[in-house]
Amino acid sequence: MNTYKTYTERGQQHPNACARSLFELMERKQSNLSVAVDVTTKKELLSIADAVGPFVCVLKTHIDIVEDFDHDLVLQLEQLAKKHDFLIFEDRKFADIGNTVKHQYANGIYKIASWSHITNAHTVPGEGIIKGLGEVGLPLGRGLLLLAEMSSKGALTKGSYTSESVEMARRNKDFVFGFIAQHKMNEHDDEDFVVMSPGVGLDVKGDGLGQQYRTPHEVIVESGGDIIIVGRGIYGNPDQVEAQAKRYRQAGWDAYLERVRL
Ligand code: 6AU
Repeated sequence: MNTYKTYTERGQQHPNACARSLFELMERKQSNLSVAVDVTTKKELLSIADAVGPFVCVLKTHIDIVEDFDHDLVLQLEQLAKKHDFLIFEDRKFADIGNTVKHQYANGIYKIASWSHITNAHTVPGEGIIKGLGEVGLPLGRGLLLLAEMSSKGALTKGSYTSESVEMARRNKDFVFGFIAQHKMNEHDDEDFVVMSPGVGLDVKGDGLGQQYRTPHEVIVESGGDIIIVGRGIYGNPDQVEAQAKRYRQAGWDAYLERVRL
């Protein structure tokens, strides 16, 4: 029996507003690709975002590595998100107590909550991190992903750490709509967490610094992930950015079609 619903079906049924708009957008653009644009200048970030924009559902940033960050960068990113119809995910990996992350999310130079539709958090501090971020993000309609499993070699995110993280998500479904993880996390028929999986590459298996790559087929068909996150595989060769974005988008979408047909 086919237990995998289409993105459209999942979007129609999902209780979380952020997940609903994400699923609708994925189907509309026929893309389950998120590009991680880990570059250090405003110019490169905007130029890659514009080049990959037509092919992605989510554009992922590490805003604190941009050396010439300014407010105009955020305005331009927001314009690109509208132009190309994608969501922005600031990969901040919050990891502190609720009161501190609240400020890190809302304030400081970056004011992440004001422009990033999605962000993520480690569960190591306990559930207060979700409550703190939620005080800022929920009124703005933002969504949170918990880091349930990391892609890197030797990661401690396994066993009871992972299962406790899933329990935390279950208790906070208004704000937490999914995970950064390597496998599907749903255990019950009535729950539908979105799994975004980093560590995706078609040409190499690792980067010499602990990162481990799997193919879109392994992630989506074999492990039940929903969205592939690809960084260096796409922006690594500046002349090939658009071609690689198309290639990964096709590989991700083909894997999804195979999964829903199984
Ligand atoms: O494809 P890469 O290896 O160039 O980039 C992978 C991207 C990077 C990491 O910071 C991020 O994915 N990432 C994450 C995220 C998204 O939270 C978690 C993880 O376990 N591994 C990982 O690589 O921007």
